[in-house]
Amino acid sequence: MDTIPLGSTKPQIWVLNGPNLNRLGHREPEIYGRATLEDVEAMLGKQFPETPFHFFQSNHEGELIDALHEAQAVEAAGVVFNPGSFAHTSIALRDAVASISVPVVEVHISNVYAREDFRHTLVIAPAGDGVITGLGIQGYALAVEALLRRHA
Ligand code: DHK
Repeated sequence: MDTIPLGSTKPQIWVLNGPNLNRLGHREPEIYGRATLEDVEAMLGKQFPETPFHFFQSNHEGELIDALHEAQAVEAAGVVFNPGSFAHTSIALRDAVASISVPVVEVHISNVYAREDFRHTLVIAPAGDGVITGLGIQGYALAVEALLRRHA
């Protein structure tokens, strides 16, 4: 879903979601909750009615890399990025985040530090500007707020 109005000059916030987040609301609801990705996008639209959002989800690393580069190309005000499990493994996504000057806030719905050991390592996060983990889907809204304040 892409909700950027044509000709918009307002700062765009890009919300990128990685693998399996298209299953949000259905996958392991005891961990990720019952809200779907569409619910998250609708929530952000409601909480930030003045903000043009670009929403993108992919299960493919290369597509997420391309999206980060595109966020730079359009001079987005910020990127909210839930890389899913790539957060723990993808040096390519870390390099993509490091390659752009658009601020990136990484979001995890669950508290990765309260879960399996392999989730305690975040390889992309050091290249970004901040991490929110464990606050449920509100983490996305808090990340947007931080990016808008930073841009103001
Ligand atoms: C989402 C995933 O898909 C997991 O692989 C991460 C993250 C945690 C989340 O909490 O949003 O480990």
